[in-house]
Amino acid sequence: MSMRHSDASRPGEASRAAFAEDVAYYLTQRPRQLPSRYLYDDLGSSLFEAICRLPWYRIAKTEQSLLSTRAGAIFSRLPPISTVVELGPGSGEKLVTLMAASPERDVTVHLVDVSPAALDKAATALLAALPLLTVAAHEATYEAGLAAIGGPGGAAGHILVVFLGSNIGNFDPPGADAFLRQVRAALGHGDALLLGTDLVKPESELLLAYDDPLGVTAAFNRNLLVRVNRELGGDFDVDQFAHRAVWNAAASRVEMHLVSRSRQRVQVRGAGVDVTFDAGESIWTESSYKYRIDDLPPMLDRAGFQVIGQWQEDGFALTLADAR
Ligand code: AVJ
Repeated sequence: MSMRHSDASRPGEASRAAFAEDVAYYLTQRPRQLPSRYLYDDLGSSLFEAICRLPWYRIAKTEQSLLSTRAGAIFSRLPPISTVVELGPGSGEKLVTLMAASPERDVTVHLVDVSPAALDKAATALLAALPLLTVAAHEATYEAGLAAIGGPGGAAGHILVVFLGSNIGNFDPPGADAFLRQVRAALGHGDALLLGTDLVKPESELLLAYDDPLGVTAAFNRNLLVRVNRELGGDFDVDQFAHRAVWNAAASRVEMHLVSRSRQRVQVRGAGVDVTFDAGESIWTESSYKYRIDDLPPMLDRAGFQVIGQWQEDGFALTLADAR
């Protein structure tokens, strides 16, 4: 058993500078935006885990159920796997369920996440449940993490990339295509990808999932402003921004926004930002694209993958594809 941390020598400093740069750029765009990856500081990661336990947010529960019933079938369609890379492991529960069914015990698992809190939790959960694994944690973006792993796999043992929870839904369609091509470029023939995607469903269900009656999703969204205030010296009046979820049917995405309740000036000293919001003006903080099951094979095909298995339950799909 082993665990190591790698990548940027001073991740704190480097990631703060990148955060400041992104806030300066996206907050002054029209429409105003903040990238969704910054939702996951320590509190944000905990709030997301709470979201996963809400009765109205079914992605995590359905995926967990699919993984526990289908993990054996998934491994039975793959060659021997020696390396697993999970992009965005969150609490690590999903990977524990998957790896419990792995016919290979001595597997190296790479966890790639921007949240150190999530990485620690996931690595601890994996090693507690499956002590024969070797776990490497990468505090990095998906792209940097993939590059750090240095594939491709080969006859001695193939790579399985795991991208679950409908995390791909945060990419717009061209971004998803580009991202899948990047994953493919890190892999060799016979390596594989397991992809979890939320499917289009009735608007009322989608809105309850992203604007829940307990206000947990609202807290998750508004915590982004708390983080900007704390880490970058911002003076957002958090009460003056309302959470809003919108189903954009034409684009097939749920959008999260923070809507200014009044005309107000906001300064973020550490990012050199000084902006005035009109009443009703919003900051667009996330897109969660929803797929149709039939869109997935062509999307994977465009990136150089071929679907070798697909399982569906309660408006959610797991798709297994191998690198052509
Ligand atoms: C972790 C990106 C898959 O988009 O459903 C949950 C994040 N946002 N509630 C999603 C989220 C609002 C989640 N992903």
